[in-house]
Amino acid sequence: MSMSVEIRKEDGILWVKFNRPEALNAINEDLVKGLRRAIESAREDKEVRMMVLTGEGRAFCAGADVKMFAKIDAYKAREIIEDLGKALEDLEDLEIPVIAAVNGLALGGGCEIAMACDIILASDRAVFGQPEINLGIIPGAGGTQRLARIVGWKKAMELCLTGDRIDAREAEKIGLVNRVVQHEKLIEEVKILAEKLKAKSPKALMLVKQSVNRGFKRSLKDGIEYERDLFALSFASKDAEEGIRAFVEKRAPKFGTRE
Ligand code: CO8
Repeated sequence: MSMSVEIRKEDGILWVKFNRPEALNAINEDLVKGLRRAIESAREDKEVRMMVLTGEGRAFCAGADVKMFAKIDAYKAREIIEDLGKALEDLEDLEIPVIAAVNGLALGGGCEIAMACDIILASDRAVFGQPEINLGIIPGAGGTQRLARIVGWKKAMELCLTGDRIDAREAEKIGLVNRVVQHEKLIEEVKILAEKLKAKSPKALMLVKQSVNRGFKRSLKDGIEYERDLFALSFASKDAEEGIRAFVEKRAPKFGTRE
């Protein structure tokens, strides 16, 4: 059991809440363990159609637990970061959509966790940044990598070199978040998105994720060839048969469940 992460299933959504508000949900080993457990549940429980990460209190996650950092050496730090890094790769590879509902501060590792999610919805109180430089270290869970792919080379360079924090509007402007919503409406917006995604074909959602993510990791040529293969795979599915027939018959499609 992880004390730092609360996991709850409701209406096909797996709500995963970082729950160390007294430390602004800073990442310790227990929190990484909780995140891994949540990913495992989402993988195994086929009733789950979407996963949402959010935080209790005024932070989404303020990054690594710096008080823990003060007690460990580079070997242990490497071990923890590897554990977190692998969890974030697993998060990206999940077959269901993963939404970051960023309710407040998302700094360092917190920003890195959000970036590994498929869609980032941010409260207008959210704040993002990679402040590692101020501790004399560098980001280690995607801050110099995913960030550059998301917002571009120079913007990522600036954020990592200065450690400056940016607000939700600025994050939206540079493409780091998909959408900013009123703080009080964040969860409601997540639920609206969930309903929209639940009406789609789970298989097609999975293939979209695989195809988009592949393109970011490989060359354009390789990505396009891969997309073609996945397109054919989607075309051969029962959901495609239903989706196309429903269009012709002028009715809403009824797609299958996760297998
Ligand atoms: N770690 C541990 N405790 C924290 C952290 C943190 N990252 N952030 C805040 N807290 C604690 C504070 O110590 C304080 O508790 P206490 O009063 O008991 O000391 C409580 O949370 C509230 O914080 P503040 O009083 O500081 O609140 P403010 O509103 O004044 O300031 C800030 C908020 C600006 C967010 C400030 O707390 C801050 O700068 N925090 C540190 C942020 C930071 O540097 N994060 C990056 C860490 S490095 C990193 O994330 C590398 C990622 C590597 C992957 C992770 C592997 C484990």
